[in-house]
Amino acid sequence: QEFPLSNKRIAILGAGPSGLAQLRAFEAAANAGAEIPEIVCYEKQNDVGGMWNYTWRTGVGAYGEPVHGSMYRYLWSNGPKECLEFADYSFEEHFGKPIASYPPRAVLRDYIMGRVEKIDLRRSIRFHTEVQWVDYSEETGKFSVTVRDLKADELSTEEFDYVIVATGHFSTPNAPYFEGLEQFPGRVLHAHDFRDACEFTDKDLLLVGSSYSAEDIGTQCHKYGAKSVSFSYRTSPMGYDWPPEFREYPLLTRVEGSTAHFVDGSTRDVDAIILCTGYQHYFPFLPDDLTLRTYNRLYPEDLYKGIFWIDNPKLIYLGMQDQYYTFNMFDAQAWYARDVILGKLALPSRGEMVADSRKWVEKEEKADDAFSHIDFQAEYIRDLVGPTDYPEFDIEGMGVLFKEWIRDKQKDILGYRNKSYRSTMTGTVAPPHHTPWMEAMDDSLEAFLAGDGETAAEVRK
Ligand code: FAD
Ligand code: NA0
Repeated sequence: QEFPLSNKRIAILGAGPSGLAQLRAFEAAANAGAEIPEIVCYEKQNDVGGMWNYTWRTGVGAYGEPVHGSMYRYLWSNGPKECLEFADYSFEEHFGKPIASYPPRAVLRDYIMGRVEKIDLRRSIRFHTEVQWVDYSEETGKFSVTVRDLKADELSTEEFDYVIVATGHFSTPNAPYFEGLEQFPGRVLHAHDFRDACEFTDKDLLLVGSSYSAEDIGTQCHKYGAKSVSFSYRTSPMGYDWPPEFREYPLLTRVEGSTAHFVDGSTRDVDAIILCTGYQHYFPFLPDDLTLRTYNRLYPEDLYKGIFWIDNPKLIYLGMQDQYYTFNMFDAQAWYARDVILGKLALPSRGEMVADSRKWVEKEEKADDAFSHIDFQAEYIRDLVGPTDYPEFDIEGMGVLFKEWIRDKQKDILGYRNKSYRSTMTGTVAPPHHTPWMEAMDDSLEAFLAGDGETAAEVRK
């Protein structure tokens, strides 16, 4: 490590949960008396929060930039909040009281922002600034980062010693083609552009895909009055004990008029088709030799510790894994990256990094069901947290909660969000929510936090 660190500069690309975790990690080191480098965080939206900001926009944004948001109205956490709690900032600390286990989007956004507001991390963030290109010079050993101030419509370039890519990977649709889609008389959209289930009230829907987006958009459309929900799977059905309005079909082969044809010869007439076919890791601002190429998996290749680009470890990727654990995993990654940059932890030789990453990839490939995937991600986080001063937290205990969550979903796919779990941070068992999820139509923070007999309007005051 060359010193002084105060002459070093770090660029963080993105101010979602991962980018914020990195800012928070450096802030914690500075508070403990460490000298830290200069940090600039570029964020193309006007606020922090990343995916957790709801936008009504689809396609391009106010300045012609691709819209990042894939979240929709009435989205409630699909996992227990007890599994994504920050180790240095509990839900109870933020809300001043215990809250139910499955909060809606606005509540989680408030929690993510709360940790940031407390310590004013915004001063390092340049909002409405889109990263357009990153280059590395072997000669100077520095990155040049070219950004566009979207409001001013101005390009500028600055040099950095490290670049931390925290731009997320659930934003650029993977949208396969099916014969006949161009003639389909109803709406065809990707989950990325889905915003409001009420649009599909009284409609027969087809959702292609069998993962979280299909499951959640399908159940939500049912909740808001869709007539029927059909799913089409490529590899295997979700297999829940679905109510009669739901049905799972094998892969869609073609669409003729409004009739969907499936590979087993069955057909179904539908009014709208939503492609819940996942997302691409997409980094249009990176040259070939710095670009991570991967599908949505628990251990992307070519990354040491799941974060350092092995061919040039001054380039760091956060949050690029498929995710059971989220916010606290991003923290674990950010704390580790910080300690390498601060010279507290050393990176081994290139050969050792390749071998270590290979070992994890092979381990992931052997894990073949949800429980072993959870155990794998817990072990990965444990490996990261060990050598840093990120507060100790019960990673394995959260794994137990994740397994309980999976069993609860199997038992009742429309009712699992009514369950309560014990926080591994505070030991508190979450109170049950005042309204069962299927009847909770108002997803505002105020409605969620309202106590017995209280209305959302009273909480707003
Ligand atoms: P993001 O949150 O995607 O943030 C990336 C940031 O980078 C954004 O602010 C974006 O504007 C910015 N950015 C991108 N490109 C550029 C650029 N070129 N220049 C400047 N800035 C840029 N997780 C859970 O834990 N629980 C859930 O219930 C849950 N629900 C989800 C529902 C949906 C529909 C989706 C899509 C994801 C969900 N997730 C959930 C996962 C979610 O992605 C993570 O919780 C988290 O937001 C990932 O954080 P991130 O910072 O890595 O990425
Ligand atoms: P996601 O469901 O959007 O979740 C992202 C799915 O797409 C898989 O089922 C895959 O099938 C299918 N697929 C891909 N290509 C296909 C093709 N050509 N034909 C047919 N099917 C195809 O994406 P993935 O990657 O999980 O699944 C892709 C993230 O968004 C998740 O991490 C989740 O946490 C988050 N999310 C959360 C919520 C809530 O919290 C809601 C939605 C999404 P196969 O064959 O590969 O299995 C409420």
